[in-house]
Amino acid sequence: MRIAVLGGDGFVGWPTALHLSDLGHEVHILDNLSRRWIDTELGVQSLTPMDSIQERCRIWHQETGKRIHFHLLNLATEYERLKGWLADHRPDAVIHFAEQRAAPYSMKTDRHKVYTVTNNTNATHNLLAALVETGIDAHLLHLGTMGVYGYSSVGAPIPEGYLDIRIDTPSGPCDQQILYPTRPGSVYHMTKSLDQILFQFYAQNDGLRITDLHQGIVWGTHTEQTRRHEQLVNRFDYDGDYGTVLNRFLIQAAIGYPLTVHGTGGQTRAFIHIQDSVRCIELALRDAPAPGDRVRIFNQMTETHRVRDLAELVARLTGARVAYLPNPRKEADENELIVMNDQFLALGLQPITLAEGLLTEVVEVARKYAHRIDRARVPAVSAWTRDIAQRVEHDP
Ligand code: USQ
Repeated sequence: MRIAVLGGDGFVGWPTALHLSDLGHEVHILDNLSRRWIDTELGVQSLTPMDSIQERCRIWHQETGKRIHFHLLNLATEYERLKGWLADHRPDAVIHFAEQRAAPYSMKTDRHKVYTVTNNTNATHNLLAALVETGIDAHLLHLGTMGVYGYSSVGAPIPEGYLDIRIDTPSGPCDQQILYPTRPGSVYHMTKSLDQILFQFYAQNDGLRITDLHQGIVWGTHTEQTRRHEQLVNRFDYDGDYGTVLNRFLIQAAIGYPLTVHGTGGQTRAFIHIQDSVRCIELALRDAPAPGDRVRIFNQMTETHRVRDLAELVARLTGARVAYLPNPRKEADENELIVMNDQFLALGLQPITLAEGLLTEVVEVARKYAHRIDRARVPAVSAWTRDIAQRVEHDP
């Protein structure tokens, strides 16, 4: 297949591009390199030294003889160029990672909120409109998030996208399936909820074939392909905005920084290893919906864990100390979480779970590059509301 990977320079996009190229697909990365610009804005860098995207593609070719093509393009602002690119290349599948993906970054200031909404919503809508206009019947796979559902304390299983409901009407009960209601917990998660409505409309109105992958928190750094050469290494974020919780704990353990648990650490979240993440994309690609089908929604996660349990696990493994800090986010202190992921299991996914070996691998990567870490950038300082900002400031 000819596959366009939009956002293919990012944390999940890059290993996905490598994985698909390795399987023999013709891979094109379209990216505006915004993630690299945000590093510059924030004054932080990936823990792992990352080469330019062109250099990464050159090394991949040198190692495997396979080519990954790179196109510098801003999906959100260059609609005509996007349309032209699609018309010229006519991909069989388009994988859409090209969104601002950090909740804390999206909550930093009003400017960051506006940027996140403008960028993410325009990117998705431009892509949908361009697919319709060019008449390309590509399978669109979007990387969504489990976080669209919010994390209440109810603890009912979260189905894969749709909820069966019964409405009482004058002529008797009427059974329906609706999109599972969203309750996003950040501006970033809100944009992914908006994406769902855009997808629903274009599938129903224009017959676009769409799969939305509701992914949990990714951990780990290497995949089979990124291990092949030092210069193919994945990016790895440790800072308070872009670092995700388990990877942050592992990096903190590696540099002797107390593990930064927010609040009581009672938040339960869904997790997936980066290797499974790319494997899920491969599986979803093979199982495309037909024109006229409703949007197919998968829960892309393999296990759930409570944040304080993860901190205690990492502490036991490494001897790190756990610090319970005021929570900069507005979220439930404690929540239960049960997630259904039957569809990927039925497609043959064999989940990688929190094995000690893989946790230790991340600590080892972090130790190798510890000299690149600025400890001042470890704390999460982006507060969800003004009140929380004041509280966190007085009780750091
Ligand atoms: N947390 C801590 N300490 C930290 C960092 C986070 O206790 O040092 C807590 C947070 O308060 C939160 C939980 O850990 O309760 C998860 O935070 P996170 O930063 O790992 O995850 P999140 O902000 O939800 O976002 C990440 C990715 C996002 C993806 C999402 C999947 O950045 O792109 O969509 O995970 S999910 O969480 O299922 O929505």
